[in-house]
Amino acid sequence: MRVFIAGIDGYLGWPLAIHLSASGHEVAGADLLLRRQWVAEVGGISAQPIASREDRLSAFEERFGKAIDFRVGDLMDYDFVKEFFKDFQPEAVVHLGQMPSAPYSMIDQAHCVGTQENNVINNLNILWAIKEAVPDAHLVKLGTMGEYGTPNIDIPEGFFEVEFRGRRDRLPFPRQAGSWYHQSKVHDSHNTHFATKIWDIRATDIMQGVVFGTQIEEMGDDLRLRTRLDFDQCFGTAINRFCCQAIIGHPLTLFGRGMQKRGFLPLLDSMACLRLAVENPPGPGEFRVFNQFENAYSVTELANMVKAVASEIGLEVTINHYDNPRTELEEHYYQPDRQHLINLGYQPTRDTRSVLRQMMLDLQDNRERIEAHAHVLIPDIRWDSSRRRSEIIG
Ligand code: USQ
Repeated sequence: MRVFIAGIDGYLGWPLAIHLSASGHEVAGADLLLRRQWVAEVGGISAQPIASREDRLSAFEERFGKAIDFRVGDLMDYDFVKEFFKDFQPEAVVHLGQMPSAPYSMIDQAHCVGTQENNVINNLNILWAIKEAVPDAHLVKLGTMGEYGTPNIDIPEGFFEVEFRGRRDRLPFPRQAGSWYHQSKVHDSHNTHFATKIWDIRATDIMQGVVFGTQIEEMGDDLRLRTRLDFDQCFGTAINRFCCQAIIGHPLTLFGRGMQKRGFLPLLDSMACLRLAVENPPGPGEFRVFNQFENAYSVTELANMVKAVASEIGLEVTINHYDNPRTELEEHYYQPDRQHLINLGYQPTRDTRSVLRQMMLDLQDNRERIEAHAHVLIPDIRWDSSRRRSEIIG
């Protein structure tokens, strides 16, 4: 299939280009390289060195024997998106090209508005470009499990049956996002759903959990094919941060009581799930929602797992509680469904501990890079806007 990846230079976009190409698909993509700028803006750096766009493209061609059409361009520029779709004629469009950080969206008014403007408008551009250039293409839109928040009931996959005053209906499950970033994804879900109704577009909205991992097998030994791995307070996600902290002997930073539960997913499983969604498109006008995660853990369970795996490779790890910079429930019910991808054939590829082990072995080579940027580990972006560094509370 011809698959277009919006956000092809990112943490997920680059490995997806490799994974889909290795599975026989033809890939093209666009990226404005903004993720590289955003991470630099907050003082971060990828723990694994990443190659320039040009070196990535050479390495890709050497490995797969074909060039990849990776254009630097802005998804906010409608003509750029539409012309690219007209040229490439994608059968599927995977939209990963958005600002992905909750803390970054909470910095101030400009970051909040910038996040929503970028994410909501670029998704609208992609919907319009599909309608006008490739109306039969399937949009695989990356959303987030965080759209649902943490309700005190089970979380279905997008829709649920409700009975109210004696009448029944199948309705979108309530979204109660916990950051301006997560809210932007809620708006995208609503806009995408509406577009499927009025234009008969095919769409899959992926409610993805927190991803962790340094590489996928298809990258082989060529370091130029590696993806980024961030550990700063904005772009580093929980497990990736914990692994980097373990490598340099920094205490693992549990926010608050550490009983927050989330769905987590290794990078290689995220790739496998996105491929399954691409290879099994819905019908015209169908709006599917997939909850995409492997396991739900509390942050404390994760920290303990990282500590146990780290000790197997000779690293001593301590765990500290920091006052929570976020406004979120620190202890709550969490029971999301995840049947749709299993129905399509998804099977978890590796157990969490073996992925953690591989991550720490990969990251050991980059200890000095992490140490040199250790100041980005302690958060000072707070949801209540008083900017002060979190302190150890236990
Ligand atoms: N947390 C800690 N310590 C840390 C970092 C995080 O205790 O050092 C806690 C947070 O308080 C939160 C949980 O871990 O309760 C998850 O935080 P995170 O930073 O790993 O994930 P989040 O901000 O929710 O966002 C990430 C990605 C985002 C994606 C989302 C999926 O950045 O793009 O949409 O995971 S989900 O969390 O399911 O909404």
